[in-house]
Amino acid sequence: MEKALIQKIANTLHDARLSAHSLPQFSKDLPDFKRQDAYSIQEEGIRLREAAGEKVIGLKMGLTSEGKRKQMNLDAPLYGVLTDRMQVQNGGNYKLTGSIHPKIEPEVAFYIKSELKGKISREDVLNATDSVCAALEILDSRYDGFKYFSMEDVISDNSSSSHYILGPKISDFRKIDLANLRMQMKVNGETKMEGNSKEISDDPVISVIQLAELLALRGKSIPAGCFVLAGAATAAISLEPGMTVSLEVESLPHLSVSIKD
Ligand code: OOG
Ligand code: MG
Repeated sequence: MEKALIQKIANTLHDARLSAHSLPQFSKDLPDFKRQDAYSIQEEGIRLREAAGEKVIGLKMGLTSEGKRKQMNLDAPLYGVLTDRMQVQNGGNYKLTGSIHPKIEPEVAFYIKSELKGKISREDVLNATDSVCAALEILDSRYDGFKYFSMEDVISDNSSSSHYILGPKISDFRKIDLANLRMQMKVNGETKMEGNSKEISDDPVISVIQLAELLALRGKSIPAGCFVLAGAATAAISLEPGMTVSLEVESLPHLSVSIKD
């Protein structure tokens, strides 16, 4: 794909996000849309955010659970990039003004203290991990109807990411079985989604391994000092004003966010 088209699509997605308007899916008219072109568009979109003063502080894996892949009718994991301005504080408010059709989903996150590059093992990930926390991700696809025709549409759109909330972290994560934690996402105290961390790539640590592999295809790595959202354990739910969404992951501190008009 030509550089000019990459920039044009990145700009269009950037403006759609800022003006909270959805767009038709690009892959409809681009039969030859390649996975790596989509990541180039994503990178260009991140450059636009950095030019506006945002700082990249994290990465996200997506479509790591079968439930999510079924919900979105897509077939492989993908990643996105997270900035400081996308963070909502634990216990804070999330205002719906400025979003299109946001949804929320339950995740687990890793704080990475040393670089992870290329083909790595489970032990490499654990050695490079400083701490672990439960997390919520708010998705807000910039496409009409929160629908896609291809992985390329989603990847170009920074894998639908909008905001995230990180719970308090724990550093004695080796004492718990990260691949078998019960996860409950509640709305105003009532359980709406229930899953287990094993839904995340069979083991959230494997999501981090997959992320390093996907980044290596772009000549990149997981840098020291960032955090990684490992992907949702269940399908996402739509946000409405008045909801307080909380996430309880077994053995990890809980977190919540309140949704406002
Ligand atoms: C793509 C992003 C999926 C996850 O955790 O599975 C994702 C989407 O559903 O629009 O973030
Ligand atoms: Mg997610």
